Order: sequence, then structure tokens, then C-alpha cells
Amino acid sequence: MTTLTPVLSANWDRHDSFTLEGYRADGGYEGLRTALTMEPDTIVDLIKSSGLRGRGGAGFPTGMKWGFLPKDNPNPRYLVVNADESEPGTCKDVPLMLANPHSLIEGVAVAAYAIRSHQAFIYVRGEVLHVIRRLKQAVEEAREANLIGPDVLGSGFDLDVVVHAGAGAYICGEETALLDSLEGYRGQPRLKPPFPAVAGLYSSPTVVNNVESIASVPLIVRHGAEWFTAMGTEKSAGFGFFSLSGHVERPGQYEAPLGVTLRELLDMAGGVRAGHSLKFWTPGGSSTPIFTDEHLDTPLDFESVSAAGSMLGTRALQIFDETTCVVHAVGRWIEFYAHESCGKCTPCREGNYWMVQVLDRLERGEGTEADLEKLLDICDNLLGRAFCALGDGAASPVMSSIKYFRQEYIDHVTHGGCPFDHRKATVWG
Ligand code: L3W
Repeated sequence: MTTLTPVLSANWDRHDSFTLEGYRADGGYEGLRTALTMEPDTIVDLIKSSGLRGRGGAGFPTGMKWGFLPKDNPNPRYLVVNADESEPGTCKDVPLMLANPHSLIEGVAVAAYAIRSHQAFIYVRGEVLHVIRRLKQAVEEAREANLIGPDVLGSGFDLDVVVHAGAGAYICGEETALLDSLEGYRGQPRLKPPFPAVAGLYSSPTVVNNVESIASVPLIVRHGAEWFTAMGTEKSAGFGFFSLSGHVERPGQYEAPLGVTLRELLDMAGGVRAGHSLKFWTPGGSSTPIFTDEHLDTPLDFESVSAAGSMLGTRALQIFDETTCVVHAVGRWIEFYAHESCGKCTPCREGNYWMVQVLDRLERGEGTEADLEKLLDICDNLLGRAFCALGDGAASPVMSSIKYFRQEYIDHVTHGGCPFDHRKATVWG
């Protein structure tokens, strides 16, 4: 039986967890002190050997990404934290930054030192004003304590940290759209390669990492790579937040080793809401193919989730019970993707628009069985054909829901509309 491993969330119960004093009481900034005594390249090697993989969805090895920065480029190097959390269901970075902003700032300082960057940006989703205020306050506290700024802790290392508010566009969570937005342009994805590591912000070598990835770094410096690899699985090391939402008794953040199963997490969270049973769920947010009760024992690590046909993504576990209409739920997600499509590429701009039309007419009882093939055809033109991952993300819930719940789609045709009472699916109703 896996148990919780509160590490990043260890001090969340302290009333002053978000202050410098509260963070330091539990050993905060000790990782930075240690890091400043090490050679930058030694820290990169340490993160490589810890096996830390990006916590923003793709799971790319963090140390390897740092190692891609070209040695012969004379331009300044930048560190950019992707704090633009906007994926439906994904809700881990916001609580982390609210409860423990200094864990991110300490991570920024260690990571910037390791990659030899003197300028870091934290790009935060524009809507979360309370988080932006808290981060700015924490940055000021850290600056006053000489934990960032000129000559950090007398080490000779200078670091400027800027908290930048986006304007509320999901696409700006795509790393290159984020960089365009940060430069003052309309946020739209750039062609990759070149990857940001080679040509990122202002065409300079740039590391873009997720909040949770960066916040994990000082802990690895403090406790060592073996401490980290002792948790999780061989290829998916360490711990992470599993965000349970929807039809679950105790929704929230469950910090656990990678490889934990939904069955174990539900045991800790009081189960699916009383009197109901699990119908479907997302392992990593709305962009990942849905799972059903067949997958309750799938280990939630990168490899096992992929082998079972989905993606670990951001570990945003949205739980839906038998009162939920899958066509309705998928329709709401696709409305989101259609609204958030940046319009740069045709498959995503047009495909999402048409999927909304088709799903909507199925819900209204004006659909036909041919609409299922139409949806799959649109997905076929989206998957791997859009300019960025937003297209694949939109196709995933549609294709997987038809795979597992084809009959429910057909029921919408034969029943003359949605056979579900949506009021029963609301968690408050
Ligand atoms: C240098 C190479 N760098 C890859 C870097 C690349 C990036 C990272 C991962 O999508 C996923 C997406 C969503 N040289 C490199 C290299 N890199 N090869 O590695 O890159 P990539 O392209 O695999 O993924 P991505 O475009 O970063 C992210 C999924 O996450 N997702 C999204 C969640 C949404 C949020 C949010 O709202 N904030 O996190 C959920 O599952 O579908 O598949 O840094 O530069 N040769």
C-alpha cells in the first residue's frame, strides 16, 4: 500500500507557510546554501542522476534539458518558470505558489545558478491575482534577505527575478507561445526546433520549466539524488501532486510517489462520492485520453499510463461518476479548446469549431450515427497535424470517449438527445 509523501506540501498546515520565516523554519533555503558551494555543472549532473522529469505535462528529463544549453553562445541565458496553469482539471501549481511561494523562489535561485543564468522570469496566469501578489511579496522578502538579487548570500552570484502576469490565454502555457507573450507579442506557438534551450527568449538560450519541477530542485540538492530515486519507479522517479477533483469525497492535492494508483488515491480521498460509482476519469487533465474503472490499478507513472493508452500529463485526476454524460463532459472540454485555440493553424482552429457543432447537435438530439465517424475524422485531421500540442490535447478526450462509450453516443441519437439529467452530475446538487 502506497502512502502519501508530503514533501513540497509538508509545511502547508503552518499558518505562516507562505512567509520567509515560516519557510525557513522547516529548512527552507538550505538547498540554496548548499548549491552555492557546488560547481554549477555538478548541480546539473545531480538533477540528471535524480531522474527528475518535467511536472508540466510532457515529463521531459529536467537535467537533460538544462544540459542542452549551448556552451558557445555568448548571449545571456534565461530561466523561465511556466506558471501559466490553465489546463481543465490541473490545479497543483496555484496552491503550491499560494502556500509555499518560497519553495519556487528557492528553486529558481538554485536552477538559475546551475544553468549560469542571471535573469529569471516567473510567468503566471493573469487571472490569479492573489497568486501574483503573493509571489511578488515573496520575491521582495527574498531580495531583502539577499537570497536573490546582487551577490546572493555573498557568493558573487547575481540573480534578478521578475514575476510577469500573462493575460489569461491557455495557449501561453505552451512554452514558445509563453516566450512570445513575455517578449510582448501575441502569444502563439513558434516552430520547434529550435527548442528554447537553443533559441528561446530574445533568441537566447532559455530553460523553461514548470513550477513543480523547479520547486523540487532544492529538495534534491538538500537530500541527494538517491533520496529522490528511492521514491517512485525506476523511470519515473520521485513524488508529485495528484490533484483529485470532481465526484470524490475529499477532493484536493495528494502528494505521493509516482506509480501510485487511482484505487490507492481514492482510498485516501474517501472514495467516489457516497452512493455512486466511478465511470471515467482523466489521468493528467483534459488533454489526456480518458480512463475508466478498468484502469483503477494502473500505476500512475509515465510508462504505465502510456502503455495503457493515455498520458500521465499533469496528474490532474478528474473523477466522474455514473451520473455524468460523457458526451456532455467532452463537449464542455472541446468548447474550452475551441475558445482557447490561438487560430494559428487550420486543423486546431477549424477542427475544434466543428467538433463543438457536432457534439452540440448530438446533445440537442439532432445528431446521427454518422456524426461519430465525423468526429473521428476531425480527430484524425487534428492528431499530430496541429502546430502544437493543443490539437492533440483536444482530440484525446473525443477519441478515447468514443472508444470506451460508443454506445452512449449512439444513445444520444436513438433517444433524441441527452438521456442524462445533468443536475444529478453536479457535485453540489
Ligand atoms: C531541447 C530537444 N529541448 C524536447 C523540451 C521542450 C519542452 C520539453 C517537452 O507539451 C505536454 C503536452 C500537453 N532539445 C528537446 C527539448 N525538449 N525535445 O522538452 O517538450 P514536448 O514537446 O514533449 O512537450 P510540450 O510542448 O512542452 C506539454 C501536456 O503537456 N499537458 C499539458 C498540460 C497543461 C498545462 C498547463 O495548463 N499549464 O501544464 C497535459 O497533459 O498536452 O503534451 O520544454 O522544449 N531535442
